[in-house]
Amino acid sequence: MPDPQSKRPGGTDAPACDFDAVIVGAGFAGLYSLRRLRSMGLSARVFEIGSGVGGTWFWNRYPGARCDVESMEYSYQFDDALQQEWEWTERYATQPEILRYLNHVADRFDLRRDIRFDTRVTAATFDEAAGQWTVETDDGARVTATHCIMASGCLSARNIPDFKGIDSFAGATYHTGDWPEEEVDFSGRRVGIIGTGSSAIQCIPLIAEQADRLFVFQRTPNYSIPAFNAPLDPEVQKAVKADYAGLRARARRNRSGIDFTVGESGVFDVAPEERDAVYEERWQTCGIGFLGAFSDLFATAEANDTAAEFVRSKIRETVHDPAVAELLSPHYHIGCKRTCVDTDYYATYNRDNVTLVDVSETPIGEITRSGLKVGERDYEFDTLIFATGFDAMTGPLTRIDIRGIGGRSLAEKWKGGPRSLLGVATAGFPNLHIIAGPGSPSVLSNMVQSIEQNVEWIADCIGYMRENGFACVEATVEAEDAWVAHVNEVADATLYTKTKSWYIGSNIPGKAPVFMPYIGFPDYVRKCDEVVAKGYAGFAFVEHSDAPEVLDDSKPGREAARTARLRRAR
Ligand code: NA7
Repeated sequence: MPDPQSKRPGGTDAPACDFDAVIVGAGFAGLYSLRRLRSMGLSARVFEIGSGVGGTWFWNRYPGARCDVESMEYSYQFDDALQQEWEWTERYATQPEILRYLNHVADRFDLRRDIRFDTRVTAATFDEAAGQWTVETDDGARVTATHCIMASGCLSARNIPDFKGIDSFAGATYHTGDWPEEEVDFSGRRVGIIGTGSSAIQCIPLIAEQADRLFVFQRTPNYSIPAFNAPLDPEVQKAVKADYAGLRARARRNRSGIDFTVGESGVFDVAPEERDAVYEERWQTCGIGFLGAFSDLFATAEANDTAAEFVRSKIRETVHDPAVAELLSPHYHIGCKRTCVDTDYYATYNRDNVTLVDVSETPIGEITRSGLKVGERDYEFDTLIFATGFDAMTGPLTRIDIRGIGGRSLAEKWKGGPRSLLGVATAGFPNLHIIAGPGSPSVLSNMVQSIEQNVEWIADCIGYMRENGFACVEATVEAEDAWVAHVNEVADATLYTKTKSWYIGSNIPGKAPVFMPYIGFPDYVRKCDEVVAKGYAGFAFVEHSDAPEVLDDSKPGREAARTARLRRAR
């Protein structure tokens, strides 16, 4: 329940509230937000649905779950002692190792005392009169805070398609993003898995080794690059740590925020044999860095198809049955749906106990008591796994009843697609700060790097408000419109928008087809810095003394009155 401290930024006569900030989520974003705000002397309360810290890495415990960004990079950089002391054991860290790391961070910075676990935020309502948020949780509690920080993740709202008969299956069911803590033993079992995205591609080889039979129901095949995962060489780790700042700086200069070089040549600047040699070298060594082979892979279909064909040739080489190899071969633009990184994925289809079922033409008709039906054919199994992904980026935000000025709901505002300024703010929702939101690089970059940048930007903005006696900050509609147009313009110049993917919401029936992430980490950081340099251009601030007046939404001129009270900082 509300803590006794009652703080207002900058000192004011505005009504006191329970915390300076409520933070939703205790994953990478929530933990660092808490740490950062605390270091500024602010009070914060974190609400987390899980019983522990970790966010994505708390929930996605399926067999084989690991990060597809190398472990030395997929870690915080805000504290050099932390990055020096933590020892990663593998090239790509497993889910348990990342979870251990985040638990270490929580303990090291004594974060748990401000986190309420097992608590879901159900609603957040902005009180215009008080200039504060009221946050409600599923245990019936309500707390107030000046700032509401959404650290709720990009891939945390699970998607289970509304299959006919979904509740009739008699066996055990799992979603990869809500995997139980205890080990699931598939020995002697017949298993059905729906989906062939990253999660499925990671768990299928391991489940196939254990289960009696495995049926994989595939709607769209995926491109996957071999991880060549291995124990991390202590000498490599030592060398990285000797110049960690150098690695981080190089990564920040890349579009993905990851330290891999992007080839300077265009695909057709080199002869076909040389091109294949480049692809082969990247295939053997780079993981998703394969996509950086040439400068124009995302620019034209012709260039892109050379990389796509290279991967298809690898699938044909690996998979013995040509019909299965063809079914596994994607034909969309490579990289425009999330490219996977795997261990033995394609080779798994050479096993006698694995059956690939194509559901692209004839979709899954119905879940039955003993399995599922595709067309006239029944598939029977004991365990059903949904590897069906997430309502990405917007889902974690719109599934909470967030209401801003005039009681307007965020879900309503974003019905036609998300609208934000820099991904961190959305007009009409003062003091609502979004980390890795739509309109920011987030899922197209090293998430940890993007999260840290967003957390620091938001914390600096809050610091700026305190220094200047501002009670509220809000994106202006004009600046938001311009940002949304810019995000689309950048995306439209690539092949991303020509491919159906969760980046564009096409995995969720009825979701507006809007490309959500911002392409280009360095450009994004530059834009964020420019906004600050221009006195938070595009943001409007309200001074404390302006805040308490109650506005009647029904009165004509209400909007004008409000706008008049919003002052540009400079
Ligand atoms: P993804 O990548 O969204 O994969 C979900 C999979 O589920 C994908 O193959 C979907 O096919 C499939 N799917 C979804 N709905 C259906 C229905 N109705 N019928 C059949 N198949 C369906 O989620 P993941 O959890 O694998 O990965 C998420 C991210 O986590 C990943 O990108 C990394 O960033 C880490 P579709 O492709 O939509 O045809």
